[in-house]
Amino acid sequence: MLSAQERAQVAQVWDLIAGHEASFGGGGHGVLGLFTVYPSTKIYFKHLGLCLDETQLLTHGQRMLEAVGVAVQHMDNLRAALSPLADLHAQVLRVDPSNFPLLIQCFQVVLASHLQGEFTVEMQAAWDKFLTGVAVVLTEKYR
Ligand code: ZNH
Repeated sequence: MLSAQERAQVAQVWDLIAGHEASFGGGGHGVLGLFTVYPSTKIYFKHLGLCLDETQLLTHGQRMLEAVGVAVQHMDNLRAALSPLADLHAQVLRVDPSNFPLLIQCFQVVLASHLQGEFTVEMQAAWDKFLTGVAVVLTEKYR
């Protein structure tokens, strides 16, 4: 559970992202970082072709970022808000849950490199907790 202060910090950072998604690579740079640092994660994207082109990456990143935006708007009710997405990851995509912390880490690197000093240690801690909560919801339907 996030404290009121942590929620405010998550929302504050989202305000800096919202409307500027493109400059964050639409989230694609987070995925690119994931593939670079943890190449084994590419296996889940095989159906998109042998070498993912940049457009596909950006589209995927954009969708993920939108989902994060939805999660920010529904911090009190993550489970209901992300339920269809949880079904998709658990039943269709079957992404191993151990991949989520890796993506969370790459996403935070993107945030830190774009926001620099604006992304404080407290904000990072709040985002880490928030994204971990999102990952818990997205992976809890696995059987
Ligand atoms: Zn995921 C998809 C979100 C993680 C893999 N995703 C997806 C989508 C979204 C997401 C929104 C779209 C859907 C539709 O279309 O309907 N994810 C997300 C989030 C997260 C994630 C928010 C965290 C936080 N994923 C993940 C991981 C992985 C993945 C970790 C691995 C590595 N996804 C994926 C895939 C897909 C997705 C493979 C599909 C793609 C295509 O096909 O296009």
